[in-house]
Amino acid sequence: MEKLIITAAICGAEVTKEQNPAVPYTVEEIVREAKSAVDAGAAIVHLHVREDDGTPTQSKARFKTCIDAIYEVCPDVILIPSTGGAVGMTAEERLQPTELFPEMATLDCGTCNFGDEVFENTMPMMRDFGKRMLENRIKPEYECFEMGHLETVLNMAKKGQVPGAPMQFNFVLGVPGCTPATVPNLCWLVNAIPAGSTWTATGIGRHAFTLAAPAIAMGGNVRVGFEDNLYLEKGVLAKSNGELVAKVVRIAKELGREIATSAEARKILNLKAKG
Ligand code: KMH
Ligand code: ZN
Repeated sequence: MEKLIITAAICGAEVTKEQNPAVPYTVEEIVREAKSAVDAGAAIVHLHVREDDGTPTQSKARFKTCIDAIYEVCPDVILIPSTGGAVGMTAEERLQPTELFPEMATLDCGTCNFGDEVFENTMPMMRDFGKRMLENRIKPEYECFEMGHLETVLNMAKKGQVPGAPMQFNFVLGVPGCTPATVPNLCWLVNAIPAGSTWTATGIGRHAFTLAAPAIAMGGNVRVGFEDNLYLEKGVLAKSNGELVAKVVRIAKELGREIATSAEARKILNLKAKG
C-alpha cells in the first residue's frame, strides 16, 4: 500500500470563528493553521482564503499573498486552492486562483444541494473550469459530493473536456443534502474509478474520522480540517487544524499505514518534483 497522503482543508468558506475561534481569517492566521497542519503530518493544504473580517473571497491578490506566505514557512507543501469558493459566487470569480498556475486546484463535479443552499456547477461551468485547467496545466482534484458527480467527470474526461489519467478524486461525503458518509457509498465510488487513479475521502462533521479509518484501511487518502469538521471528538472543539491531522496520524499508525511527506505525495499524485 502507498503511504497515506493527508490533506488539511484549513479554512473553508462557510465556517466561522463563532463556531470555532481557531478558524483562520487573516493571512497570519491562515499561515498559522497551514503550519500546524503540515507540522502534524499533512502533505497537502486545501486552501480557501478570507478577508480579514472573515468574508470568503476568491481574489487572486489575496490568494497570492496567502500562498506566498504559506510557502515562506512550509516550502514543500502541496497547495490545492479552491475553485469552489463559496456558494453563490460566479464562475469567473471562482476561477481567479487558477491564474496563479498552482500545481493543483479543485474542480467540483456537479450541482448539488449544500445544506439550505444550492452549490452550482453546471455542465457549461465545468467545461470552462476543465478548459482552464488544461490550458494552465493544473492537475484537478475532482470533488465529488454526489455519486452522480463521478459519472459526470469520467464522461468529461473521455471527451477531453477535463484533464485525464491519472485522475485524483476527493469523495466529500456527508454534506447535508448530498451522498451520506457511509462505507458502502465510499466503496461504490472507489470501485468505479479508473485503474491508476488516486483518491481521498473527506467525511463531513461527525463523519470525519469514521470515514477516515476505512479510507486508510482501503489504501485511500484522507482529508480533514476546519472546512469539514470543527471538533476533535464529540463536544471538544479542535484547537487547530494540526490537532485534526494528528488524530488521523494516530489512526494510521494503529492501522500500520505510514504517512507521506509532500515530496512523496507529489510522486504518488504524479506531480512534478518541486525545485
Ligand atoms: N465552499 C463549498 C461550497 C471546493 O473547494 O472546490 C465548495 C467547496 C469546494 O469548498
Ligand atoms: Zn473547499
